[in-house]
Amino acid sequence: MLYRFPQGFKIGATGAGWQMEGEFGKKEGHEHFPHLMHEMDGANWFQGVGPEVASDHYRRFREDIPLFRQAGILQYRFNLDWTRFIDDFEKATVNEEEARHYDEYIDCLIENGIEPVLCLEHWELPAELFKKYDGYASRHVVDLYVEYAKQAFRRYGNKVKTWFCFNEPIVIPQLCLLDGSWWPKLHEPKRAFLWMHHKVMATALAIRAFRELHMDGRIGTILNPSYVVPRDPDDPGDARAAQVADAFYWGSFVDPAVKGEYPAVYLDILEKEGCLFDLTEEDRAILKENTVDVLGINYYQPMRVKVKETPVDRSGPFHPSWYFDNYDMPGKRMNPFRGWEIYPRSLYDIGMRIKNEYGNIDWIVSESGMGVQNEQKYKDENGRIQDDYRIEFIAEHLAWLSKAVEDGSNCHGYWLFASIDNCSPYNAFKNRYGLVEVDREQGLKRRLKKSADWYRSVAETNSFTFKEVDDK
Ligand code: BGP
Repeated sequence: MLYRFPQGFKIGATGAGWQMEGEFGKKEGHEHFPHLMHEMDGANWFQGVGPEVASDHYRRFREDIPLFRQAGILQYRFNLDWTRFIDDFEKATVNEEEARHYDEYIDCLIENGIEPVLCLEHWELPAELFKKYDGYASRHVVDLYVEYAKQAFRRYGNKVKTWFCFNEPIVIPQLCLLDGSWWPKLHEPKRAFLWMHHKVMATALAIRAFRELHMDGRIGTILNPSYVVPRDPDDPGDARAAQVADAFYWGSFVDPAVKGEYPAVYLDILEKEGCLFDLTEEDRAILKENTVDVLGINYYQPMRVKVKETPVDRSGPFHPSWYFDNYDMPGKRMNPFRGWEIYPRSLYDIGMRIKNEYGNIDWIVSESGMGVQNEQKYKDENGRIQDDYRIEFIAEHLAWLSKAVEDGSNCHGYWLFASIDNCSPYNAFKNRYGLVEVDREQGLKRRLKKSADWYRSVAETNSFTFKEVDDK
């Protein structure tokens, strides 16, 4: 069947600065948070590899960007690194050398026919601000972030017309401070929810600054809200479990970004559990007045939940999972390498939800992708990776997305994670995501994978052929 996107829908890709660039332009003492995570807990990163060299994209971007274009990428979301772009975090003075690097980077994208889309943070909180102020726990750091954002708007606003404040702002507080999965592996809910709230405030304040500066363009934020699916939607216990999970993992960021307020369930539970942050009237007004123009949704897998059946230890620190259990659905389709479920239909459901519950705001699938281990084994006799599984993965997601667009959802783009193989947090180079291979056995040599040709054909025609999808 032929799937066709309307005019104005753009195929693109993304990549996180620190996961690709390597730490080459970095100044002494200017580490970012992911660097710190690796420094403190590197033994638990796959093969001990960290972001120091990554894909060496900082030095090789002139070689890489033409390859991105050959892979059909028409829009490219990259991010500034706060720790590089700013010299003195307190005064927000721009590092001219680094600013010039990003000038050249943006020019290179434009010269290659790729629209640059700029994100201000992909977890690169300066380590110095983490150590000195506990990062976003401090309102002062929110102010510093906004000053950094203003410098970026002023410097690149003439060339960049779509901006995002954060990529996945929930991830660091959730995994590092709440779940205890990533360094510093803490279970400190009060602190975690304060960080999250301050990132929500930082988003609204950066949007306000963008508008006060009369920037020509649009601004939003990129979230990874969990698409929550109850085991049995007709079972009241499962439905309530899903409502709470949704409030914590979807509504906590999507609602303030688009509606300018938090879900009541979220605030009520945080209050009841003694974890509510100080939400002043003034801050409520800032949220209400500074919502996004455009929303980026990163989607990898759904979150399936059921009524709480396992015992809750209330003597320990609060966790949202006190209110639901994860549901391990029998027969679900998996990406075994990443351990994530493959369920492309969510893109249709997300599209419909945004249309029906969020004023049909302009949105983009700002990340979607498939990480696969040992891709070398799929090389053909010319050494080219035949990643048909990735083509199928993308096609099925695009098929569901096109149905959502056909049914009136205001989605204008699909950006693959990732343009090029890169260094994942903790998993480093274990799972490969790129349209472009980075061969670590051969001096980081680049080669287009088979998926790059297919992706280009989709970008050129805004259409593709694939089987009719259903939700079985
Ligand atoms: C998202 C991040 C990406 C990327 C992706 C894939 O959460 O925004 O930067 O890392 O997940 O996940 P992983 O790299 O952990 O396999």
